[in-house]
Amino acid sequence: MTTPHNTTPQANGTSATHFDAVVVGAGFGGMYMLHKLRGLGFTARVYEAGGDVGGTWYWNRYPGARCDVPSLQYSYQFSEELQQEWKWTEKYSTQTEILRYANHVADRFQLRKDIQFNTRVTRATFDEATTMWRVETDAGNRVTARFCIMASGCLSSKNTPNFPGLSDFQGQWFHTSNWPHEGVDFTGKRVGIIGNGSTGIQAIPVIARQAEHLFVFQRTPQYSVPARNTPLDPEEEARIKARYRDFRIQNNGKPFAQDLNPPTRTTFEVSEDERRRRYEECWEQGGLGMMLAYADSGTNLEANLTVSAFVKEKIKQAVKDPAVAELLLPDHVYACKRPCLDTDYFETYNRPNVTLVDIRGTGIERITPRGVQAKGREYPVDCLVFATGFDAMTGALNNIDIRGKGHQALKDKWVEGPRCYLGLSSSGFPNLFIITGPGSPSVLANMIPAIEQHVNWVGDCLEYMRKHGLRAIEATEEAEKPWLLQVQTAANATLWNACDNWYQGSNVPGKPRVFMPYVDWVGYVAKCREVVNNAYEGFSLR
Ligand code: FAD
Ligand code: N01
Repeated sequence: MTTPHNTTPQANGTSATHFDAVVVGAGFGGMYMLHKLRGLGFTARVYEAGGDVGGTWYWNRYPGARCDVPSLQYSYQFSEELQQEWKWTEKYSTQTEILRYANHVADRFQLRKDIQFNTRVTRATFDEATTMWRVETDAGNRVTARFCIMASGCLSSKNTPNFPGLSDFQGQWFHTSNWPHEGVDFTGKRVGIIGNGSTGIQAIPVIARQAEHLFVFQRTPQYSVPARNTPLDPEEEARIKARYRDFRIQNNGKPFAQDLNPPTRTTFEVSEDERRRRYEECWEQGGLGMMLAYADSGTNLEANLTVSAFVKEKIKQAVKDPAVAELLLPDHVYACKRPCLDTDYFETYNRPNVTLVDIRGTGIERITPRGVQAKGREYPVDCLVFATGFDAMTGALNNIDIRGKGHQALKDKWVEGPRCYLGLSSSGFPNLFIITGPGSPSVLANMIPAIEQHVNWVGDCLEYMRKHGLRAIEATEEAEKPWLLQVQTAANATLWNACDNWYQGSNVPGKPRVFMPYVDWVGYVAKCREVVNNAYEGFSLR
């Protein structure tokens, strides 16, 4: 059931200067955190840099933007009424529909009255004498709070490469994660797009249908599997809604917090014919299932090669010009970079108005006033699209001057990579929580359930502290160090760190290479429970 949005009043101009908690960000993380805090009777203020709720879905309005986790799973489960009443229209929702949903949630739970929009948190300082956080914003707010909760997003700090000549470009340029709200009309325009990760792969087919000509500047070819998006099947919806709560509970115990069944057999246990049938089945189903075709698809290089060979064959079949197809063939491990889902991505290269420009090894040389120079040639464009991704997981946090005990800066502590216990808390920074922080499954899980798991954990923790008269909680260094090792060891047992990817920061020049997300969602949830059952083992409470 949808309602018109933007109806709840927002929290501008209130005079309160002290809260139990300040929350940074009003994406799905910050919104649910606020709802949880209120439900527990805590006062809270949310600051959001954007003009409204939705986070990722507020900012990423590029053509073709949609989720790649089925909508019935990529949504909140904390309210049975909400999940029963909300009606998704497609299997994988568009950005506009997800944003409408975020607005509906904000209205339904009257969230906006505690959110101040268009306000960026610039500094958060822990005052040891009072055990309080002092939080400052670019709008001039100066407030104190016992708890500071960072729901600032894993993919909210954009990566815009410093291409020489960009300031002289005479056309218009856009980053996909800061897309104009009024949209962009590419009709009759020559467009260049840089980047073919999940974003580029969604945007390229749509822009190609509108632009006069599209040049795709590709540094690394990517694997992609058809999404096979469809209108939401009413029978499937009814089936799931008839047992929605149980469906969610089951999924919370499955890999990536999704309705994906863990495979039991390994690649070479079956005949080549059977393996082929299995891959065809995954391809026909579409979605993210290909990476779970066999139990060892993501851990054994030989096994992985059979998946990548299959996908490459599909690419060759889809692309008519063999020379273009050749350029589109990836040479890294399948699903080492975040797997992509597409609608007609490879087929788009059969269009006469699309040119693939291979910049492997050489990169973009410069942006000229009228185009892009690569491999010694200038490609004339009227508009440029940067689908160049994010300073993931740490970017938004490092953009804030966060000072813990002894005035230590979080970004100094993290100079060689993020150091957190469970991705929730960093030693030396009492009462600071991070929602889906580095060291938690976060981006390697269906993120809304991952957010809910963190918010529930933080909510329970705050309640526990209140009940026991505790003023401060902080991860201990003794717990943080082995957890960091555990995160690296778990990643090393997979092929996720077998190529350059943003999980380990290699997309941002100068960023330390440390694998940031924790690869085992199911094990992680159990570990968080165990920590609580053992009276917050690994944390010091006082
Ligand atoms: P965000 O949605 O990023 O919200 C964080 C908010 O914090 C932002 O609005 C930002 O403006 C604000 N903020 C940051 N710093 C400050 C500051 N200093 N002061 C004030 N405000 C600040 N995940 C999936 O599981 N499935 C998907 O299909 C999927 N699709 C995606 C598609 C795209 C295009 C992108 C970019 C990401 C996708 N993700 C997906 C990941 C997505 O980021 C998460 O699913 C989820 O929306 C994150 O919510 P969040 O609240 O944690 O962070
Ligand atoms: O970013 P990316 P994204 N010169 O970092 C290229 C989520 N998401 O926005 O591979 C030239 O993946 C870069 O090239 P290379 C999802 O978690 C989900 O696409 O580094 N090229 C690459 O091609 C995803 O993983 C959906 O060689 C440069 C591209 O830019 C995450 O967000 C949709 C360059 C960046 O790819 C990020 O995806 C969208 C340079 N200097 C996003 N710098 C769903 O469907 C970068 N590139 C769920």
